[in-house]
This record gives sequence, C-alpha cells and structure tokens, in this order.
Amino acid sequence: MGSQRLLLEGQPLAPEFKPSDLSPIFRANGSTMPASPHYQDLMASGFADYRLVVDGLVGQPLSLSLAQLKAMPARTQITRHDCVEGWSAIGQWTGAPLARVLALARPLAPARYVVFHCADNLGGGLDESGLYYESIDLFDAFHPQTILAWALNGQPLEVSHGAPLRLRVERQLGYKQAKYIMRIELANRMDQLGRGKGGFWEDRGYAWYAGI
Ligand SMILES: Nc1nc2c(c(=O)[nH]1)N[C@H]1C(S)=C(S)[C@@H](COP(=O)(O)O)O[C@H]1N2
Ligand SMILES: [Mo]
Repeated sequence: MGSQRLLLEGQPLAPEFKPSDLSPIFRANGSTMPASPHYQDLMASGFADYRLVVDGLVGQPLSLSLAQLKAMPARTQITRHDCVEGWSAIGQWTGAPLARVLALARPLAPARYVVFHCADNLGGGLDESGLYYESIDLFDAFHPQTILAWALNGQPLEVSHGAPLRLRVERQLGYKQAKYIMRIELANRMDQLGRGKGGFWEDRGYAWYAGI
C-alpha cells in the first residue's frame, strides 16, 4: 500500500477502455438479490422510496433520493473489474462522483474512512452480523474515478449488479466495489464495525487495501 500510494500520489486514472472493448457478458458475483423485506419493498416500487443516507463524522448529514443522485453531474468510465476469484470484465459505469456527495456532507476533520453499508446479508443468518460492508480511505474516496454508479453499459443498474447504487473504486479489486449501498458513514476507526477489519471479506481474511 505504501509504495502504491507513492506511485499514485498525483491521483492518476486507472486505465479506461473503448466501447469496442466492452465484455459481451458482465458476470454478477456474490449477492445477486438481497432478501431483506426492506430491500424487497424498495425494489418493488422501482427504488422510488430509496434514500442514500450519509452520516457519521459529517457537518451535514444527507438523505438523497435516486433522482437527486441522478441529477448530479455524472461521470461515465469504461474500466476493467478484477475479481480475486480469477475473472475480469470490462464495463461502462455511470454515476455521481463520491467527492461531490462528500462535498455536500462536509466530512469533519477527524474523518479518515468512508464506510459503505449494504442491504445484503451475504453471511446468512437472521441477525445483522453478516451484512456486507466495505470501507476506503479519503485518498481513494476523492479520486476522480471513484463514483456511486447507478448505470452499467448505459442501462439502469440491474439488481444482480447492485441496484440502485454501487461503488466503483477503480484502482482496487472486485470485493471493494460495494453493491446495494444504503448508507455511507464517515468514520475515524474501523475496529467497532463488523468484526473490525473494515469489510465483509476483510473480516474473513482478505486484505483491506486491495490495490491493483
Ligand atoms: N453488497 C455486496 N457488494 C459486493 C459483493 C457482495 O456480495 N455484496 N460482492 C463483491 C465481489 S467479490 C465482486 S467481484 C463484485 C461483483 O460485482 P458484480 O456482481 O457487479 O459483478 O461485487 C462486490 N461487491
Ligand atoms: Mo470478487
């Protein structure tokens, strides 16, 4: 992570591709249909009642509808997704730059991490201990290609790919790309979240920094 940060100091972009490079099929992985009644209700109404909550160490907590997120200036990028399980796919993502959402929420000085709380319980069971979550630091959060994506290949995000909103943080591996984002929390430590390692897979042994 240290050497990558040195090399990436100027926030260079991850490679972007041409429309002709798009993968014919972008496979879905991990959760593909959150089972919670709350998510099922949101899905049934086309996410009209969805709200993205932004809270924690912020000066201005937010609650944004999908329409509000889509009305923000969007960024579109064609990038390659790399999953640790050994597959990759090139897709075109469109969404609101996370930096813009954070600018509205105004992170407070002690904030160090951006935590994404998701709707799906990949760990199974009935309690919340298996809910998917992820986190990145502010360096990656403010990168121009870090977006809250609501479209893949020009179409509204399908449920299997994380509808209505998923993260793209293009210089890291697949498991960092949180799908089904319900809440974004600004935090200054990770040891009180989940099992303390900063993400669902991190809690199960994966590295927190998944730089490519
Ligand atoms: N909420 C949530 N986000 C998730 C996952 C998941 O199971 N739940 N799986 C991760 C993994 S391992 C990968 S490779 C990608 C897969 O994204 P895709 O389904 O759009 O291909 O999502 C990541 N984000
Ligand atoms: Mo993955």
